[in-house]
Amino acid sequence: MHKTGMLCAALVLCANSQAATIAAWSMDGQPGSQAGMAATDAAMGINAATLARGADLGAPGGSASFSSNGWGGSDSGDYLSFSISVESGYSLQLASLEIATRASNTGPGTLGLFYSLDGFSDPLDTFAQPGSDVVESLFDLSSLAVITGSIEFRIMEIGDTQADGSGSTSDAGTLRIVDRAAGATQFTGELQLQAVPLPASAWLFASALGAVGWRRRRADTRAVTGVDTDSGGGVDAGEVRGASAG
Ligand SMILES: [Ca+2]
Repeated sequence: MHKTGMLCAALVLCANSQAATIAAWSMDGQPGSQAGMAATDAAMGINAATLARGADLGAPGGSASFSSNGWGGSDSGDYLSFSISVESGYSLQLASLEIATRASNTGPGTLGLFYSLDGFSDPLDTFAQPGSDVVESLFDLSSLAVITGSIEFRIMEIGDTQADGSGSTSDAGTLRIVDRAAGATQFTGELQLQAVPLPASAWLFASALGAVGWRRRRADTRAVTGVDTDSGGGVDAGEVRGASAG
């Protein structure tokens, strides 16, 4: 997995103010039948990001894709899955999922994007998959809560009507994830370093600095109270340069 944003993290100046690639899957050179697929690009702060098929889907070949079949009926394992795990110490605000898909004529015709935070119960969005056309989708995820730990998204069929609309979805029909015209399938968003407790050595260092500051303030106080150059009833600002009282 290629890590981006290394310099940013090293400088600890990283407050990504605009959406960047969080995890991406390039299908360049893929056979289509590959098993679960780690992200080909992931941001610093992402522990793991994986694309996988549900247990009831098969893995047919399909050049430069992540392909699937077995979408007939409504089996609980009929889904494609994106899992993202955020490293401890980071939080993730997602912005979007940008993805291109293509079904064969007898593959699934209507699909939805679901997520783990509600147990995959309601689609965040839905999209039609006409037979044999590449469909590019941009899902706005900016309203999702900030994520720590892990989250999973699933693409599931809604209903059971095949892509060309002529009947029920067939197990032989395929659904493939392919690269978009503009690049790989990707999640975008912002990763933030969370405030973390300082290690003990850092506390000792901070305490030592604090003690020095306290001693310096006490020394300044003694100097100001020691010399009253104009006998004007107290020590004024500027009367600490060493002149004696007159
Ligand atoms: Ca189905």
